[in-house]
Amino acid sequence: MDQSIPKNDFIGHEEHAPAAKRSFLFARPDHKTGIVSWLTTVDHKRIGFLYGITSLFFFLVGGAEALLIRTQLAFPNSTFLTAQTYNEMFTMHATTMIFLAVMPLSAAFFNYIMPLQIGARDVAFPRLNGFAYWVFLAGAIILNVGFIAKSGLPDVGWFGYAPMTAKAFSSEFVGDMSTDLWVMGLQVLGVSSIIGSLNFLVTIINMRAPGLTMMRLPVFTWMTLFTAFLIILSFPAITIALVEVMMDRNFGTHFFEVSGGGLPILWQHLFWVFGHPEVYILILPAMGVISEILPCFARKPLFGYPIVVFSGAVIGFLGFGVWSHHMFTTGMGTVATAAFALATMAIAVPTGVKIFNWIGTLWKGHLMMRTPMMFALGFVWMFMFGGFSGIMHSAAPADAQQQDSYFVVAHFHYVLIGGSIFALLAGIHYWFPLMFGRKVSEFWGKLSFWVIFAGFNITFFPMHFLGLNGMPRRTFTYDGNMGWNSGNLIATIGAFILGIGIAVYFVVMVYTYFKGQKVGRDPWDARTLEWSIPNPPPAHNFDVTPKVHARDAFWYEKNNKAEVEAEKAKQAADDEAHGGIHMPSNSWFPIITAAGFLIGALFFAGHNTFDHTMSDLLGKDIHGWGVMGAIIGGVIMFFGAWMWSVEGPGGYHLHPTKADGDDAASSH
Ligand code: HEM
Ligand SMILES: [Cu+2]
Repeated sequence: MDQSIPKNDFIGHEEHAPAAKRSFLFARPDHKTGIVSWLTTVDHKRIGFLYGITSLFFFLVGGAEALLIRTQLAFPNSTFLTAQTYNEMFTMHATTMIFLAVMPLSAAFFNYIMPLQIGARDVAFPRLNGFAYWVFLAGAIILNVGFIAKSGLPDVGWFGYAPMTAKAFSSEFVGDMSTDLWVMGLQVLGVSSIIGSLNFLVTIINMRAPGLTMMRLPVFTWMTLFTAFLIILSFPAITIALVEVMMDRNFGTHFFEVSGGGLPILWQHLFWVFGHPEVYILILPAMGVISEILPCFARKPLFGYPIVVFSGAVIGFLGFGVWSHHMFTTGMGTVATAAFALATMAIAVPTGVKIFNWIGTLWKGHLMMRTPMMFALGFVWMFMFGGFSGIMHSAAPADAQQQDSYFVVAHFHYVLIGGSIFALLAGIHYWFPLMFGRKVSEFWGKLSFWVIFAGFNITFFPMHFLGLNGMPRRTFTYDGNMGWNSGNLIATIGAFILGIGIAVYFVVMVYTYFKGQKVGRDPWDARTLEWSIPNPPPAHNFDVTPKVHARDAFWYEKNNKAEVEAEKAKQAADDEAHGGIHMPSNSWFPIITAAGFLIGALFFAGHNTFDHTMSDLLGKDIHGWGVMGAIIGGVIMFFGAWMWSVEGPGGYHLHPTKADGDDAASSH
């Protein structure tokens, strides 16, 4: 390996010392394959893959919970589930779908695709990226330990309304850890989301390829940026609220306890100040995916690119000013109600603008009706439908009828499944060839689309009528002569059809991963930079730092081959003069620090339960062991963070453009 010191090397050059000096106790691992390489990975694509697999797993868990709910509601006066289990199921279903399925599946795309779209070799802080994933996994585990723990699962709804989270509403059994699990689980997930978002933010601002100005940024990357902003600005509200409810439950404070002068309504404000932007955190990435797929399969540039971008910003901004439309029926007073109604209606404007731009993109396009396109068109139709019912309940008097009825359930499933999930399923189809070098069979892909599309509409369309006929949300059963029987039965049948569609989708994906048709680079003839590299992408992404000349960067490359080739040769020589490509080493400390988080938060939530269980097992009274566990978790966390900060930058060089090819790697 060339040991000459390159000029202009990155900071941290000192670390390129001879191996002996680096045989420090915690030398960074450099495994390229095997389980250790996954546990210590800092590669944005691998981390994206981990997010993807984990979120799809929880998507199936949340789906199973949904089927239990729908089975219970299929017939009146059903006793399939108890009221308690029903409450646990709808709490876990919503919490799981929002925080463990849709958000992390979006994060999977942010991780995998965004750096490729901007021509970067990784995110700005690769170890922090790994850490965000492991902390997410810790939060997911905390939320779900109720499946095996004696206290049971959280049963307070995904919105955790006060006073249901108060101690007085918890079962007597050892202080009821289930609500604490919900509180700590969400808190830990929030840490992960904020860390991840800061990373994406810095990456997009700082690590764009030369020539990639903001107004040339692919729309998916723009939506990643807006989502990151929304997360960073909205999560602090829920963080505070969760700290307060945690203190109410564990330290006898009275933030939300009426008996002590607390205000349950305060919880709703704090929750929805987070909760409303959260629904845009769920939909903006979907809008980004759709804005990539439609132009590609309509063979046209995106219609009104700047407007699509700016309307995303407007949606994000307005999203912060409408939280109280979730509270119209709490009696806020006329001025507040009128103001929030108007602000909510205003959101329909930028949302509608986006839809017009998508239709403008399709207009007179040469449409290729491949599977990703089918899912994308399904998105446009159903998202629009969900938007309409949203506008309906933005009118406060109408909402007084619809609030807490199945009409709202229909609305948010049209935007969340018809919107977010359809777009993410479209994205998986679209980027699958890039990630794995294989393509899904069009027949099976389209079949799963139609089954999912039909199942979804059969399930949720009747819910509009159930709601308008007065069927309340969150009810575990109903009487047979309310007129809700057939609507519920149809919805349940639809849910199983939807489940079958999802099952087909998954089987097809797994089959394709192992046996699908192999495809070459750029199978869709796409526009954006991620398609300019081989599939699956190499660890260093780009052999040569790409240079961007136009908005649809890769289309430009394809149309100006000679010029771009010459530039690439020059750039390759330039990269080489700077010592080749520098890549970061793996690290153990993200996962160790996250393990500290898991242990600490789990023991904190369950310290009473733990002490009681141990007392039972040992036959004598034990106190303080649970708290001790929480402290040990904290110590592991600080140990991990400290070692992380001193382990050094590590790293290795690659010379992919030299004659000896991709293997010319050397680590320092
Ligand atoms: C034109 C755009 C939209 C408008 C005007 C709108 C309006 C509303 C209003 C007024 C409510 C409160 C209804 C009630 O509880 O009585 C609501 C509830 C809800 N919306 Fe939307 N919405 C829009 C788009 C979205 C999107 C894009 C999502 C998610 C991706 C979403 C998800 C939800 C959810 C989850 C709830 C129920 C929350 C709960 O009570 O648990 N909405 N929407
Ligand atoms: Cu809202």
